[in-house]
Amino acid sequence: MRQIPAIVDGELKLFESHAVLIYIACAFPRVASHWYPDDIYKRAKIHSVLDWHHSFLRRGAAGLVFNTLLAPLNGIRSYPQLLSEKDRDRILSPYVKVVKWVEDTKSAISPHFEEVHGVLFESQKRIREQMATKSRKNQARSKM
Ligand SMILES: N[C@@H](CCC(=O)N[C@@H](CS)C(=O)NCC(=O)O)C(=O)O
Repeated sequence: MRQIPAIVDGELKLFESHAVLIYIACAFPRVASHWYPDDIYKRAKIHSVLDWHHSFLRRGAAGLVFNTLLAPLNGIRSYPQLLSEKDRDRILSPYVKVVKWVEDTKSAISPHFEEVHGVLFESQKRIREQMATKSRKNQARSKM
């Protein structure tokens, strides 16, 4: 499929993030049972949130990642409006539950969040710098 995430475990090749998560939770006894409990009601809730993720959360996130990262890195025309960390915090701060969810997720999977996102954060930093340079050049040109 040429997409991530995908895993290979023995003879099994698997793609689709939710299928991968459920497989890992079931196949590896060291994964704590609260990640995918046997209780059928709890599983139903987990499936519900996973489906919500595809239908809602991903839709917004995919556009953001494309416009602010993938398009600029691949020379595709886009309209990146990268927020500064300060603006991001200001916009998110009223949404206390969202902020807590982000922090809880980071801490639950620490140090892997930083490890996995390191490349993205580096690229964003470079794109921000390029945009700032471009903007300074445009301002200088408009004063001529
Ligand atoms: N429904 C898939 C979506 C996978 C997906 O869109 N992956 C993106 C990265 S988040 C990708 O690999 N894009 C590269 C491409 O499509 O070529 C899942 O949940 O795993």
